[in-house]
Amino acid sequence: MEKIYNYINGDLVKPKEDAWLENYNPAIGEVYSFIPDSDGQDVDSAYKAAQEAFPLWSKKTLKERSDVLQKIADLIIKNLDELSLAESIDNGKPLALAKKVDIPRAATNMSFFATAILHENSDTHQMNQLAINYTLRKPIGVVGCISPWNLPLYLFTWKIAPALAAGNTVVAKPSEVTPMTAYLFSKICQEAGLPKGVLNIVHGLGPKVGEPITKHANIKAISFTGGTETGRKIAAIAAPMFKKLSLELGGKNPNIVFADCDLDKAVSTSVLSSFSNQGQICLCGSRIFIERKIYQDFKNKFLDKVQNLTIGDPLENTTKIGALVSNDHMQKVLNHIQIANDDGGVLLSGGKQYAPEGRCENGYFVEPTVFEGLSYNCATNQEEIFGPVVTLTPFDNEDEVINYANSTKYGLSATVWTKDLNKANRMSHLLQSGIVWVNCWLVRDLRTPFGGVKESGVGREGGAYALNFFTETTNVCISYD
Ligand code: TXE
Repeated sequence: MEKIYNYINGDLVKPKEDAWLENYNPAIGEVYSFIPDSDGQDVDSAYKAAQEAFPLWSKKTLKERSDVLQKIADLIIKNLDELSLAESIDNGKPLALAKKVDIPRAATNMSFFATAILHENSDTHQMNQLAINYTLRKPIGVVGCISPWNLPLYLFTWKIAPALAAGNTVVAKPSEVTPMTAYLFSKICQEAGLPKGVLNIVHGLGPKVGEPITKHANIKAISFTGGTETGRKIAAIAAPMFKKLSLELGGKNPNIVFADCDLDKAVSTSVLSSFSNQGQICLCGSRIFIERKIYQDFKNKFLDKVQNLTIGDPLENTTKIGALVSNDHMQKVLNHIQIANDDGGVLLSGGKQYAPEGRCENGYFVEPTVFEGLSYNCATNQEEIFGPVVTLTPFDNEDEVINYANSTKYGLSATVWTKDLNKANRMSHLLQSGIVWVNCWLVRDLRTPFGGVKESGVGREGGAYALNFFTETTNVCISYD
């Protein structure tokens, strides 16, 4: 059985305790590899390597840093098939999705920030004849990047690309649930000639590896994506240490469908925003609010498409719904479905664990599930399920649907379907959300601010927002006289 290794100081190494964790293939419900069960000792080794690498890496020219990040991007594309298969096996997502979205986006993350630093401008402020100020942006030093299991390489590179491009060195921790592509990425970094110690990847459990990163006195910034409760723990440690914090947390996103929308486009996109990646995307629109006069029409069209989604072996090209990432997560989702039933929800589709015939019969599959008839403030409509479960709820006017949409503790993204742009702008202004998509979903320009409000997070990733997070500023004021 394959063992994967930490990537520290440019080498692939065992954890110091030589302890290992089982890594499951969720589509078949079996262990298929072992990952390091690292601890604080390994984090210390990683920090030391990053600290030693920082002076040279931060002094490289922008072009030198850009070139090596671009080389990594090129190697990701060159290894697209191997990385896509690894991602699908590790996460349970359809291979086609990994190949179309996850892995290409990981390459794009690297190349986007490789070029962003070449075109970054900085500020000056002139004080008439008195003086001129210029804003100096400097890398922070050694930073920590902690990423989740839903879009493993996509979100891992979304953090380390700007961190490295800005001249920092990194101690990174991918999710222990989906470590494989980060491991393969380590080898790509070696091949690309990334100097040793610039990036260090420590595999293992949150409390044993993530927490030592968060607690480390000399790791000055933490960029985290994951659950709100974990984000709360990280903030409790990092805030009193005055560390910079970027937290991308959970979501419970409203998908608002007005009667004056392009109904067919709203329906087909809503199927994607409901069930892509088995609903395991923080941006999924799991609360669908439909204006009453088109409720039945939307519901019939939506259900027709949902019931035609192919669920099963992620390696089959026709599969749209793969396995959930783990047995624990599947049980969590099934528990939420039970709660929805107990709350009087009317089950319109799905609702059960699914056992495909053949090699995936013991996999962690849940049918795409649709409920109606639940109140907007019941648990199912308030808590993040992070699985293939959505609710349909009618509304009669804008005030009512804004109240529904803003009623949760989250505020990550929202989708609005209407041809009336005055209404779209009105809604965008009133929605408590970091991102609003109008007549589309998951259309992404990497220069835009990405992040949420309320318990969906703190700070913004993307473009200059990410580069600003991973740098400190000094204002230099030079007198004329
Ligand atoms: O996240 P966790 P998980 C939500 C979703 C999911 C829940 C938990 O609801 O069910 O979060 O998912 C590391 N100190 N999202 O288990 O536990 C952990 O090892 C430092 C939304 O993936 O937060 C992993 O590398 N690190 C999210 C990373 O944190 C710790 C995407 C995320 O793990 C730690 C994924 C600690 N104490 C899940 N405990 C989104 N917004 O996209 C764990 N970790």
